[in-house]
Amino acid sequence: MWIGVISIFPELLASIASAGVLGRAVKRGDLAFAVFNPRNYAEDRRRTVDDRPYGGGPGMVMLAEPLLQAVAAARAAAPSPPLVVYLSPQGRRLDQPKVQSLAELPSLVLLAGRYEGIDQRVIDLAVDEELSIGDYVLSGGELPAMVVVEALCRLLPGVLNNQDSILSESHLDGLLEYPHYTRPESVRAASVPEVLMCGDHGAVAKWRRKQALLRTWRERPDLLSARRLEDEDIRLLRDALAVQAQGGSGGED
Ligand code: 9D3
Repeated sequence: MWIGVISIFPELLASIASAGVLGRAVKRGDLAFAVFNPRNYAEDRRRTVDDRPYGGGPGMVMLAEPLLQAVAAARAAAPSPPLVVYLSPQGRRLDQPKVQSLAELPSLVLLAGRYEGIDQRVIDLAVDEELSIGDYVLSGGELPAMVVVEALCRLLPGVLNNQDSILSESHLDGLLEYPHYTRPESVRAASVPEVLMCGDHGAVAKWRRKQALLRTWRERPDLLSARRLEDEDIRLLRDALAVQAQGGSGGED
């Protein structure tokens, strides 16, 4: 996959792109990553990329022309016609299904803005869609762009050496993860749940499912409302909640 990012802070993106899973994907050629700096397309000697908003108001707005030229440069560099996504608080919220559909594209351009935003004409002329990463206020689109890149990257063929972890992510589809434990058996007098030590794989699977259901019920009830539970899941959750009502942690089995 080819991803071009448009940003006036290329160093910020380069540092993220060179580390971890992402860095490895780029090194191995599973992901091609290029940054286009609108400042390089500014027309004046000061290389200005922003100006005051027409109609007044606080802050600055990114100039249309340097952004349009940066998008054109990214389009020209892409191996196939890219989807152009503007990271913006006005966008639809990113979720895993959206990440999956983006990961299937051969080419993608991510436009990261700064200041109050960008000239609307850039959106009208050069942007296919707007995406937000959530309802909180950041100072620009660079971190959101890299959130998209990192989420995509994990789904690219060959990127995760452990394709199992992708499978088990969809395996508990729509539920939070069960708790994990590793050695030692006792940490500051806190022990590992008995069932994980007994070697009974059926019992372990049932306990984990129950934990995932209970956690989701407690922390993310919205996820449960959005799906239909199997009869067995309903039984497990009822069980866990009954134990909880009797004063247990819900972890008993
Ligand atoms: C006048 C109100 N503004 C400032 C408080 C609006 C505003 C402009 C620019 C708010 C944030 C930003 C910069 N944010 C992004 O570019 C951004 C973003 C975000 O802030 N949150 C979640 N997802 C995204 S994607 C891009």
